[in-house]
Amino acid sequence: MNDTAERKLILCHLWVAFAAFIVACFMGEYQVLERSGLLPILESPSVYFASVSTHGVLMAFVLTTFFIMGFGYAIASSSLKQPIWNKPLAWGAFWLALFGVVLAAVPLLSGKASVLYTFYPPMVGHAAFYIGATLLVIGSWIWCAIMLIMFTQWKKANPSQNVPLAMFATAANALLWLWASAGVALEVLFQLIPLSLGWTDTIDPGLARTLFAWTLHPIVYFWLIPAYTAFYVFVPKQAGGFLFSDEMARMAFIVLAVFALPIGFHHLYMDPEQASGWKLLHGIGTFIVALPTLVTGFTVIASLEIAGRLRGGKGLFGWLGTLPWGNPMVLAVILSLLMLIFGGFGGIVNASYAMNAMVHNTAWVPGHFHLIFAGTTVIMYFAVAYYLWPLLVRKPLFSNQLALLQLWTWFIGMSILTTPWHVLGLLGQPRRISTVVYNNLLTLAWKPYELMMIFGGLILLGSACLLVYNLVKTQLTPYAEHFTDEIDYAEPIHKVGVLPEYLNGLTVWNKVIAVLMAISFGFPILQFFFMDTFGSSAWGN
Ligand code: HAS
Ligand code: CU
Repeated sequence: MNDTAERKLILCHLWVAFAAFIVACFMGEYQVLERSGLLPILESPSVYFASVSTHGVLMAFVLTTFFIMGFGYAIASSSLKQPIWNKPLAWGAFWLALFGVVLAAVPLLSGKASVLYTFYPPMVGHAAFYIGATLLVIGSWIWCAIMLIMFTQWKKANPSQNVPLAMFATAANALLWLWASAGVALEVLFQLIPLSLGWTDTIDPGLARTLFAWTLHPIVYFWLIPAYTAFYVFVPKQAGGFLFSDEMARMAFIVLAVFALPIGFHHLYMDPEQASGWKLLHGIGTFIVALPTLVTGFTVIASLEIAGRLRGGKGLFGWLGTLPWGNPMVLAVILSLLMLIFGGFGGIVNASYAMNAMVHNTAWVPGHFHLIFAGTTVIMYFAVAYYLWPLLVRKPLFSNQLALLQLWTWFIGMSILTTPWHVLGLLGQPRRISTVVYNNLLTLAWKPYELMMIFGGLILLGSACLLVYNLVKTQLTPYAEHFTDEIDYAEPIHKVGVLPEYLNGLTVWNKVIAVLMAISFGFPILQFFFMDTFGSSAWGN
C-alpha cells in the first residue's frame, strides 16, 4: 500500500465505519437502560424506537458496508499488487454512500423513520429514509463492480497463477452482495418508496417480507466474510505459523457465497405467506451453510495449532499456551471462536423449525445476533483495524496493551450482555419492545437479567471508547520514519499447485447461484402475482 491516495481512500471508509459504530454504542447503552425501567426520566417509547432504528441501521448497514468497502480496497491493492481500478469512481461511491447515510439519518433521528433496521411493512417511514438507504446500497454496488473488475483483469493478466486467497474471498463477497441486495432493492423500489411517497395506497406485507428474507440471510454472511478472510489470511502468519489449507479456505468461501443465498425463509418460519414445503427446503439449506463455518473453525484452529507447535508447544493442549496471546489479531481470533460456539449454537436452535417457534420474536434472537455479529464478527473488524491502522498512517500502534484490554473487555461485555438476553427469550420476553409496564411475576423474573445487560452494555461502551481512542492516538502521534506498510499474508503449509477453475474463478458459481435462486425464490415470489392478495394501508410516522 505505497500509494498515499489509496491509503487515504481506505482510511476514510474505515473512519466512517467506526464513527457510526461509536455513536451506535451510546444508543445501545441508552436502550438497555430505557428497557429496564430503572430511570423513569428516560421512559419514552418514541425516543426508544427512534434510537433502536438508528442503532440498528448504523451497526448493521453503515459500520459493515463502509468497513467492508475499505477493507476490500486494502486487500485488492495489496494482494494483487495493483492500483485500485478507477479511483475517482471509488471516491464517487464513497460520497454517494455517505450522502445516503446522512439523508437517512435525518428522518431516523427525528423519529420519522422508527421502523427498525428490518423496516417490515405495513410500518412505513419517511421516503428520505428509503432513498438514503438505496444510495448507500448503490455505493456498495459500485464497490462490488470495482472488486470484480480487478479480480477479472488480474486473472486475464496472470492466466497460469492462482488468484490470491484474500482477493478470492473478497470477490466472492462482492458477488454474494450483488445477489443478496437485489431482494431488498426490489422491495424498496417497487413497494416502500411508492408507498412512502403516497403513490400507492396499500402494500402487500407478505411479498415485502419474502423479498426482505432474500436479503436478510446472505447479508449476515456479507458481514461475516471479512472476519473469515482475516481468520485465513492474517491469523496464521500473526500466530507465527502457516495456513492449514488454502483449498479448504476457498471451498468454505464458495459454499458460504452459494448457500447463504437461497435459504432466507428461516426468517419466515412463523409467517403465513409461504408454504411449509418451501420452508423445509430453505431449512435444509440453512444447515448446509453451517458447514463452511465448521470447516473454518477446524482450519483456523489447526493453523493455530501449527503455530503453537512451531513455537515449542507440546502435548495435547500445550500449543495453546505458546501462542502469542499478546498479538491483538491472535487474541481476537481466539475470543471470536469462543463466541462462535454459543452464537452458532443459537443459530442452529433458530434454524430448527420446532425450536424456532419457541424463540422467534423473543429476546433470544437479539441475543443470538449480538453474540455472533457484534461479538464473533465485529471483534475481527477491531483486529483488522489494529493491524491496518499502522500500515495506513505509517506509524506504530499507539498502545498494544490498550488494544488487548479493549478486546478482552469487548468479549467480557458481550458475554454479559447476551447471556441474559438468551435467558430472557426463554422466559418469554418479546423482542422489539420498549419498557414493560405490567408488573406480574413473569416480568419481575426478568429484572435481574435486565440489570446484567446494563452492566454488560457499560463495559462494551468503555471498550468501544478505548478502540476509538487508540486509533485516534495512533493517527496523531508524530511521524515515524521507515515504518513498514506492507500487509503480511499467511502462507499455506503445503504449496498450492495450479488450481482448477472452480477453485480459482466465480463464473461457474454465479450460474449455480442463478439456478438455486430461481428454484428457491421463483415460485414463492411469482405466486403473489397469480393469487388474490390483500394490501395493507401504511402504518406509522
Ligand atoms: Fe443467524 C437470525 C440461523 C449465523 C446474524 N441471525 C439472525 C439475525 C441476525 C443474524 C442479524 O434459522 C436477526 C434477523 C432479524 O432481525 O430478524 N444464523 C443461523 C444459523 C447460523 C447463523 C443456522 N447469524 C449467523 C451469523 C450472523 C447472524 C454468522 C451474523 C454475522 N439466524 C438464524 C435463524 C434466524 C437468525 C434461523 C431467525 C431467527 C428468528 O426466528 O427470527 C449458522 O451459520 C451458524 C453456524 C455456526 C456454528 C458454530 C460452530 C462453532 C465453531 C467454533 C469452534 C471453536 C472452538 C473454540 C471449538 C454451528 C466453528 C476454540 C478455542 C480456542 C481457544 C482456539
Ligand atoms: Cu438468516
